[in-house]
Amino acid sequence: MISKKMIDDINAQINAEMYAAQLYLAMSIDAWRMGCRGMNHWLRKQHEEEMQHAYKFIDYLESRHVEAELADITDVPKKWKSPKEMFEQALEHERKITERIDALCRAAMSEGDYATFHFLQYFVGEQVEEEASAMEIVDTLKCLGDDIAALYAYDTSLLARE
Ligand code: OFO
Repeated sequence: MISKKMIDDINAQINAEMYAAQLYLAMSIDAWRMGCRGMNHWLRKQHEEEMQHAYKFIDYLESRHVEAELADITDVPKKWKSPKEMFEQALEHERKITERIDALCRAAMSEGDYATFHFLQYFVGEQVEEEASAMEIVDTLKCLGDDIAALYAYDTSLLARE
């Protein structure tokens, strides 16, 4: 039996994943405006991955015979000054999501809800990857600075994300 508190926390996480999906879609559109086709592609893929995260939480609630509750997604930023600022915000966002997943794990453990704790382990690992890939892009953009030719080559390399 899953508790009301755990259900509420998971519903809040579904909303956070949907927010993330919307944020990455907005970033993808803005990267296109900046002429960064590789980042546009990478961020669209990230948007899709965030939707998959939301689906996983919805599927988990349904597997426990609980109907997920969607909330409105509001206050998603739409414009950034530069790719570097955009990816710094993506990294900051992922760190906040990691904190949320950790808090969910603590809640599941303190309730003795081992099924939910087990389910959450996928996201514990996933957040390590999410932070690492955002950090790698931020670090690379810092290294490249204002070198337009190098930025173009790096942006093109991001088209390879599947
Ligand atoms: Fe769903 O991991 Fe990013 O936000």
